[in-house]
Amino acid sequence: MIMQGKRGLVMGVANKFSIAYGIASSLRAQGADLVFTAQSDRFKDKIADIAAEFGEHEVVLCDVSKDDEVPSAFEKIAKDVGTLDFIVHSIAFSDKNELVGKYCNTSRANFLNAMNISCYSFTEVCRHAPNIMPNGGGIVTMTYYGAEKVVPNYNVMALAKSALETSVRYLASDLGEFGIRVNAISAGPIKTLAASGVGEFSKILDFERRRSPLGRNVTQQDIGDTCSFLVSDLSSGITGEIVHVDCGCSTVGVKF
Ligand code: 1JT
Repeated sequence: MIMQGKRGLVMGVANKFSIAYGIASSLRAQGADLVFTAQSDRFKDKIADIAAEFGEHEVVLCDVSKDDEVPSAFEKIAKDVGTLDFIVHSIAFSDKNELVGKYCNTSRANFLNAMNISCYSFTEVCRHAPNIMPNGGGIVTMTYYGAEKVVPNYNVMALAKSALETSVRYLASDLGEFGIRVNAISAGPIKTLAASGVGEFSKILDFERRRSPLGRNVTQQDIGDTCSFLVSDLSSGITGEIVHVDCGCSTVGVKF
């Protein structure tokens, strides 16, 4: 129970297949108390059901693409439940039509929207975090290998994730003085609703499974447990880091 007595916010649960759902499950199993955000009223009931299943009730509206919704969500949380010890950011967006074919066809509108929601929102979360985390703690976001090396079709998301990974280092530097650590998990491909419908996603899952030292794909639990470690006191000396939770894929050069 490494999270006993800790309270934190999980942003990005959409359904039971969400990476954020796996993270919430692990955090709860480790004893954490949780608060959730919902993007809009459309998702609120669904997320409230999921929160209730974890024995929680607080769900706060927060559309990260809108000005001021992050600080106002934090104010509401501070008022309703108090301060936080950790924040998990598991939010990304791109028009799916642009996650297929050539990167060079990316539209300006989707480029900016993907960067805004997938990258800038994390900067905004971190800027306001010291207000609601007066005792320090951990913040974690999610990234993917396509930020480092070319993965066909990942396209504009790769640029957003590269910028996100660089922002993790700068934000870790900014928030160190508040005792807040900032890290990212680079997750291997995992079947979620966001990923399904992405061109040839099952081919990517297959390829990764065959290439991985562990001979399998990652699970939501693999990612959740690493996230619990990264927001717990067990990782007290780790900040600005990108931790690969990919069954070893990113360490393999050639495989026969
Ligand atoms: C988004 C989507 C962000 C899918 C994502 C993502 N980060 C990882 N994935 C899974 C994925 C997607 C592609 C891929 C490999 C993994 C869906 C839209 C919202 C943002 O290509 C090789 C395309």
